[in-house]
Amino acid sequence: MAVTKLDALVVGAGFGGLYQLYSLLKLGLSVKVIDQAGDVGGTWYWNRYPGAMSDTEAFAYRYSWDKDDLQHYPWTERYVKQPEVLAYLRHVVKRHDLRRHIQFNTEFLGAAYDEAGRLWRVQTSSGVMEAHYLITALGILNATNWPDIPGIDVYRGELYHTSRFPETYDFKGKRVGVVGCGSTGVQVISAIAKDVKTLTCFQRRPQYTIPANDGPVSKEYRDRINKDYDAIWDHVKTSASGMGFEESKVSALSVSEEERNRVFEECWRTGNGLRFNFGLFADIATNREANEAACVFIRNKIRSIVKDPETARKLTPWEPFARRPLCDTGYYETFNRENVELVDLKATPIVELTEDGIQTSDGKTHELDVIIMATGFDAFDGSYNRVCIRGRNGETLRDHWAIRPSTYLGTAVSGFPNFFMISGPLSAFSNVPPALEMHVEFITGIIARAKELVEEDLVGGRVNGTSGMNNGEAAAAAAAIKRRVELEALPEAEADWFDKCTELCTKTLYWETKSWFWGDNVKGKGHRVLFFLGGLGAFNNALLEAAAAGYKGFRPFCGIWHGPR
Ligand code: NA7
Repeated sequence: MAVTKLDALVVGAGFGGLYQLYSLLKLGLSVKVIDQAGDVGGTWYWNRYPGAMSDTEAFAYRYSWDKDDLQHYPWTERYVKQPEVLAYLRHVVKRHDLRRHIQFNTEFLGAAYDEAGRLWRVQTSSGVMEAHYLITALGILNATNWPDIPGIDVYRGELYHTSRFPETYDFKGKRVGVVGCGSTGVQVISAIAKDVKTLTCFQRRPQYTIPANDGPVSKEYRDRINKDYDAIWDHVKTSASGMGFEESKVSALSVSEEERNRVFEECWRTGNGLRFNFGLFADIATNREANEAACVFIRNKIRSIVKDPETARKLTPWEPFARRPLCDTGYYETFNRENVELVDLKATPIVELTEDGIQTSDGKTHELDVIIMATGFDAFDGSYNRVCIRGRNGETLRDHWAIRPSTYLGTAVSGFPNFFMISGPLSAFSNVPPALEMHVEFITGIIARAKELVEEDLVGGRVNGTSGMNNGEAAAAAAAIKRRVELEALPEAEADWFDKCTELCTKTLYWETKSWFWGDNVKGKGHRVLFFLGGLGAFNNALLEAAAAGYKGFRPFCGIWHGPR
C-alpha cells in the first residue's frame, strides 16, 4: 500500500482538529485529518446519549474566527444539544470545503518519529502515513472509562457506555439502570425518566447540580448578541472560565448571609452550574467557608425539592462543591417520579452484574433490560496512553509520562519534535472551543514562523549555500530544508510549566476532591495535576508571550535563530 506523505497529519475531526485543518491549509501546507468516527464531531460524535448538551451557552460554544458565520448561523435554545453541535460542525466543514481533506473510519494506532528523516511515521487502520508535523486533537474527554465491575460479560441485557452510544435506541417501556451520577449521568437520568418503565440510578458519591434554565432564545436576544459579538469574544478570551458570563471579584464572605443567599437564589432561578461556581463570587472554588455557604444553599434546595426525605438525604453531597460543576434540566425533581429509584452505592455497593441486572451488597438483584454506564472518561493522558507515540531515542510518551503527564503550554513535549497536542495535559480548564482555538493558533503560529524562516533563509541563501540556484533547484532545496525544521519544547520549559500548574491547582479546593480532574477515577492512575487552573485569559497570555518572545521554551528551529522580530 502506498504511503501517504503530508506536511501535517491531524488526528481528530472535532472542534480543534477542524480548525487546525483550516488554519494549516491557509498556510499552504498539505494536510489531512483522520478520525476513527464516521463523520465530524470528535467527542460530540460519540457522546450521543439522550440529554447530551453543552452547559456553556450556545453563543460561546462555537468558533469565534468566522465572524460572518457568527452573525448568521442559527441556534434556537440557550444551550446546544449534541445533534446541533454535529450539525454546526458539518456546516463549518461544508462552508470551508474541508471534507475532502478528512479521512473518516481511520483509527490512529500509533506513531514514531524518524530522527534521520525528520518525520512522523503514523500507523493507522488504513495504512501508514508520513508527516512532518503530527498534531493530535484527541479531546480531553475521549477515552472511555469502563467501570471495573465483575460480570460485565455475563449480563444479557442491553449494555451501553454513554461515551460510545449507539445511534438508535428505544428505551420505551424498559427497565433501565444508570450507573454514575456525574455530568453525564445527570443529563441521561433527567432525559429518559419520563420515557422508560422504571429507572434505577446507581449513585456512588452525590454531586451538586444547578438548574441550567434552558429555553428558547428570542430574536431580540440574538440581535443583541450579534451586535456585541466582538466584545463578547474579547471577554471570553480574557476571562477565567471563558464561558461568557461576568466573573465576580467579590468574596462571598464580604457580603451578608442574606445577600449571599439572594445572589445564589437568583442564579438558581436564571441558571448555570458553571456560573454558580465561578461567576457569583470570586472565592467559591478557593475558600472553604465561601464554598460551604454555597453547599448549604444547594443542600437546602435538594431538601425542598425532593419529597421523600430518605431520597433527599442520599442525594445530598457532603464533599465541598469542588468537582466539575454540573448543570441540569430537572434532575432533583426526577426523583419525585414514581418510576425512578435511587440506589445509594455508599450503603450498598455493586457486587456484580448478573445475567439479569445489577446485584448490590444487600443481596438484591436489580433486574434491568438496559444498563447505561455513565462512568466517565480516562481524561487527558488516557487517550494518549492507549496508543504508542515514540519520540527521540525510541522514548514513548507513556514512558515520558510514567510519573506524571507533563507538557509545555499543554501542547508540546520535550523529546517529541514537531508533535503538538491540541489541549493536551496541563491545558486550561475552561469553555472548550475558545481554548482549542488558542492552541490551534499557537501551533499554526509556530509552524508559520518556521516556514517563514526557512523561506527567508532560502532567499537570503544563508542555509546550505542555496544562493545562485535557479527556481527549480531552490524549490527542491526548500523542500529539503523544510524537512529539517524541528520544533521541540525544552525540558526545562516543560518542567517549569508543570510547576506552575501544580502551584495553581493545589491552591484550590478542587485539588482536595477526588474526580476525573486529577485522574482519581481511573484505577492505578492516582491523583495528578492535569490542568492549568490559572484561567483561560492567563493561559492565552502564556501562549502569546511565548510566541512574542520568539517561541520561548522551544529549541532553535533547525539551528536558525527564531527570536523576537
Ligand atoms: P464523571 O464526572 O467522571 O462521573 C462518573 C460517574 O460515574 C460518577 O458519578 C462516578 O462516581 C461514577 N462511577 C464511576 N465508576 C463507578 C463504579 N465503578 N461504580 C459506580 N459508580 C461509578 O463522568 P461524566 O461522564 O459524568 O462527566 C465527565 C465530563 O464530561 C464532565 O465533567 C463534562 O465536562 C463532560 P463517583 O462520583 O466517582 O463516586
